[in-house]
Amino acid sequence: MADFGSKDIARMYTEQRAAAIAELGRYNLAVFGKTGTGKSTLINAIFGMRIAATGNGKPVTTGLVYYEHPDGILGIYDSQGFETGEAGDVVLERLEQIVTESRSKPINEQIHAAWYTLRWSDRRFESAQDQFVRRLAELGIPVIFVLTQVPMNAKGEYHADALELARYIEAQNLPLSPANHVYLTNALIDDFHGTPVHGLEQLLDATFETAPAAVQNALTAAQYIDLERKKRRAAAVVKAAAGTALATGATPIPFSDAAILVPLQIGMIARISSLYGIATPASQTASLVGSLMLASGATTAGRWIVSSLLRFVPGGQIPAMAISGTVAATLTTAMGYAWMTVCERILTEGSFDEANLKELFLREFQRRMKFGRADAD
Ligand SMILES: Nc1nc2c(ncn2[C@@H]2O[C@H](COP(=O)(O)OP(=O)(O)O)[C@@H](O)[C@H]2O)c(=O)[nH]1
Ligand SMILES: [Mg+2]
Repeated sequence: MADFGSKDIARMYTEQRAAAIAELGRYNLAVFGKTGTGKSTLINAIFGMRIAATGNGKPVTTGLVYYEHPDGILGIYDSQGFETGEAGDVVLERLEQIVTESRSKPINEQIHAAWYTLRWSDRRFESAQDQFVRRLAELGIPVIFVLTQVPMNAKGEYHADALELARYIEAQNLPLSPANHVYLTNALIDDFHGTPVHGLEQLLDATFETAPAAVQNALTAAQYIDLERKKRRAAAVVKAAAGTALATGATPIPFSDAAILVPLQIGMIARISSLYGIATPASQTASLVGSLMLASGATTAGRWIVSSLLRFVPGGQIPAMAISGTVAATLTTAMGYAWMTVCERILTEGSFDEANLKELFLREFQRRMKFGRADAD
């Protein structure tokens, strides 16, 4: 029988997490527009401060810097405000080279979309900018047009001039993605005018719409404003793991061998963590996972499970000596959802309190086992 200690689990988690992150691949976004349109602010608002604020971008060409997420799941080409005139032509030529070269490279190294930003208060859209957008689209990059720093009143109405500018741009019939639509955003709360943050979800949804399926999980993990999307993808991971557990347990597993589910469950937990984009050092999370798996009885499926859980398991009486497929699946599902709760807590609180997280996990895990619908809300 396989019997795991906390250290074994921590080590397995660390390995599985690295594999899960590699599996995510990388989403690459290019962001264009004049200096001061709010490119960095927009990137930080959607992807968190870890990207553009780090200041360790690699210059790719004049005016174009490449930033990489510490886990490698996101790359950002940040333009330094050149896009019109001669300087713009030079950058477009270089970009064309990059794009052409990247076509023969793996999908993780291609540019998946561009945001073209214009500050509404510039109040005009110049023909050089129009040309830049068209040439960008000709390179085969989906271009999403973003009007930035757009004021909104208490009734949720956009500034009329911003709306007019957006309609004017849409009337130019630019080759925009995912549709001929200009996205209106404000990425920072503006206390003076009372403008809330707005439009970021819509911009992110549009970005997802243009993203190849192979890099959607990377984009899901890298963004921080759509928790529901993380949740849905994580739920799919749990469902797959529960399916495997069900099959494993179809031949009833003697209790003493329930630990054969542990690698599967750790793989599931690692994938969930990677989708949530948890920034906590892997070693810290690994030690938490180790102690949780032990505390929840998953490693031995021993007395604790028998006494605490089996009587709540759907289907009633379980043969005393075997874990059925149903129990294996329920156990795995409860564990997956409990871990999702932990990931959400880490993200929303931005801190990592091991004792609190452990308590949260065990509470959620037990509650889900008791309700008999381990994936219920
Ligand atoms: N109110 C408001 N200010 C913004 C917004 N985006 C950027 N800013 C401000 O505009 C200035 C330029 O922003 P930055 O992101 O550095 O622009 P970049 O040069 O395009 O990267 C900064 O002072 C930001 O605080 C926004 O959405 N709303
Ligand atoms: Mg900037």
